[in-house]
Amino acid sequence: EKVSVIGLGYIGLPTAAVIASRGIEVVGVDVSENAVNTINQGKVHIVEPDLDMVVQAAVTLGKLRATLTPEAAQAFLIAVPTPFKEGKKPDLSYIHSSAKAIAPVLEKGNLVILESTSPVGATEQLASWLEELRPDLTFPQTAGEDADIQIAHCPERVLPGRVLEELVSNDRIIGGMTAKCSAKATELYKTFVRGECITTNSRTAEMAKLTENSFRDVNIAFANELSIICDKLKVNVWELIALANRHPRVNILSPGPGVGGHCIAVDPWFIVDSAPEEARMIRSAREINDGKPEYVLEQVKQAADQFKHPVIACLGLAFKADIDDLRESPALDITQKLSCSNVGKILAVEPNIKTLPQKLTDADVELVNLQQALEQANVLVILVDHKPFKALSSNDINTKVVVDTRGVFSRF
Ligand code: SAJ
Repeated sequence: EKVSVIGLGYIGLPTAAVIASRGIEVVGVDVSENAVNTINQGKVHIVEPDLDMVVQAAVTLGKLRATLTPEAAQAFLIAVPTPFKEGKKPDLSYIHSSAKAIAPVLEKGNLVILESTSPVGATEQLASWLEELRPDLTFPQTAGEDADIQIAHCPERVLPGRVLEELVSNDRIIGGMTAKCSAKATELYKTFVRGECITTNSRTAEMAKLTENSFRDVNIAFANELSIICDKLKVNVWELIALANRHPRVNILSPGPGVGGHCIAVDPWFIVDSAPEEARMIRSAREINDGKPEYVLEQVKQAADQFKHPVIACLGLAFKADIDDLRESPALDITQKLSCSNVGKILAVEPNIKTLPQKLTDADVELVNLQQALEQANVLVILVDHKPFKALSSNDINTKVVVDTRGVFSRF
């Protein structure tokens, strides 16, 4: 049996490696020559704990290889990005390109799984693209259970930083276009998933994934709104949340500098786009979370105003604690905007990276270590709760003005 994984990024590569580690032949396909070459050398082009070992083992055993163009296989698993375009509209162009890439090699009896987070209806759209491209084959939207090709949506739900563990242990939603599609997809996931595989239809599976991330976004927005209300009312929000969470049915999340990453800040917009009139709370949560960096910026400017020569150290650039991923990071955004607003000298501390991204070097931000930041800065801005920052003592900071967006120094 051979499985083809289309898109070898943060989801596709770990999934390909885990399936290969079960002894199944896996061919990974990516448009990036660099990714393909790196993987074929048994190395990885993305950072995720233990991924390098699993990929190396699979490549060495000859179970995993990467190519630029798809070849025939029994199952195709599509894990490509679904970003949004201007106007917060979902961009399905990578799914469309994947359809065009696999269509020529599709054979009767194949299974096609869409793993990419997608707006409701995207799996049906993928099926009709494939049907147009291969009129000689039959597809579930017209042939039902008798279709030559089975199609399902099985959204990924793994947490960056714990991908290899969660790939195996999380329950999986299997949204087949027919019951037969679900059964076939379940068979594939059962080869490596220890969690339960729960079947539904493709539209419900699409909406379930969007709902999970919107649930988290709405709850973070609640915490972020509370933090702004508490500043106004001179209440410590961290103490407040700790107290409220003592209630058996209250569990408030943590405020922060905004919501980053490429999932939670994106997926709720897919729901808003599908039901703009109805998705009022989901839209509002997005706006609250997107507005938080601007609020933090104002706080830092006020802190800097107390000094003749402000030196501002931004602690953390990643989108969350203890990872090196700077994509869609509010911390990065705040640091860059600070630098462009001429409030003072800007230092950045990010223990998980070695060089600053171009947009910060262009903005004259200097990458320093934590010690240097403590020596030079009079304003500290805690943007990420990385472990070394949590280990700081009050002696380290008591001569500084601190803007603590993560509550690192407010332990309740
Ligand atoms: N954040 C807060 N306060 C909190 C929790 C998170 O401000 O209390 C911020 C983080 O700092 C970060 C952002 O939210 O900037 C998102 O971080 P996260 O850890 O909540 O989630 P992601 O984006 O790393 O991964 C999410 C996960 N979804 C859920 O937990 C519902 C993961 O399971 C999904 O697979 C992933 O999105 C995805 O790919 O969709």
